[in-house]
Amino acid sequence: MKVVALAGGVGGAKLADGLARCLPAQDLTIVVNTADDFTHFGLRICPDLDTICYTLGGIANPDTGWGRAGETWNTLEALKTLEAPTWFQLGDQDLATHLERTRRLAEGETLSEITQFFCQRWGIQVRVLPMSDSPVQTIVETDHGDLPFQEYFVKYRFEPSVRGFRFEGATQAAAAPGVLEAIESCEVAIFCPSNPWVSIDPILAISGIRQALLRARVIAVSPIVGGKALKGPAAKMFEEMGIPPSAQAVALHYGSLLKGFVLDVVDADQEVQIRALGLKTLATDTVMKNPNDRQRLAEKILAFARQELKG
Ligand code: FO1
Repeated sequence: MKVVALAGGVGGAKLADGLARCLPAQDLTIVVNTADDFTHFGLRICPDLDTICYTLGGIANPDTGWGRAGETWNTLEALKTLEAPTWFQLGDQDLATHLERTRRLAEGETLSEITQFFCQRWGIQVRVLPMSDSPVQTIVETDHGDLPFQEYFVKYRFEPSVRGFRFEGATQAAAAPGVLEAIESCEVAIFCPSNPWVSIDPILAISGIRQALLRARVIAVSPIVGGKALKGPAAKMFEEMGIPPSAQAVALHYGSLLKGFVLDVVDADQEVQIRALGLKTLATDTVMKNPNDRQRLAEKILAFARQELKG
């Protein structure tokens, strides 16, 4: 079964890894949010791409989900002695990724080409594509003014109250090579349990992607379980945007793009309302604590897609 997964950071990486454990490599394409990317110390940093690639390559930090396992922090410690801005934690091995990506970009390679090369070096066989090769930047509109995403998320620990989001550059940005083709030829597209507002929406904002998905069979997996986000500010964002956070709110957020919806068993009482939206539903344990959980959830979603979304 040809599958395209749309993913952001840590939650998306876990399901992407589960899917990679279930599917032949040539059947899985992962399209990754790059609107979290930013330039820091002159280096191009792509947190979601790196989180997904490190996870798929088995080299991710198992405690944080981002950054690399067995990391050392010598550069960051040296930077602190120089009173440099160290609010964004860059490990020594992780820095090598950013240094080499920045060097290759300056040489004229595209982000897609660089990602493909890094994947090969890290032994990743599934296809990982940035949503676009052009820079797109999420700006979080807050009660403390407009903040670039990483400042909102890491520097201010998502404390400011959100009022809205802008994805600067998204409408001018073309989808990266292979993205639209993968969506057009897939049997199912899966929105991973990533933040709908700042991980999946930026991908949908790239010209042509939403239109291509409208012709595909799309299943979303809720990142909201029991009214709370498993990680990060998704539930807080729903509340601040005036919407009580729930699995149903996630289904409504994606609206007519969806054919199917996966929610956690603890939210099974919302299945009736979600089915009333015309969606097929799967209520299952969606919390992924270890690689077995990732694979089990991916198997369940693929079986659901095969049984419920045929024709
Ligand atoms: N997240 C944090 O909360 N604090 C950090 O210092 C931090 C550093 C970092 C470095 C490299 C990287 O690839 C990711 C990093 N993240 C950090 C995670 C990242 O900023 C967010 O998880 C995503 O952008 C949200 O999807």
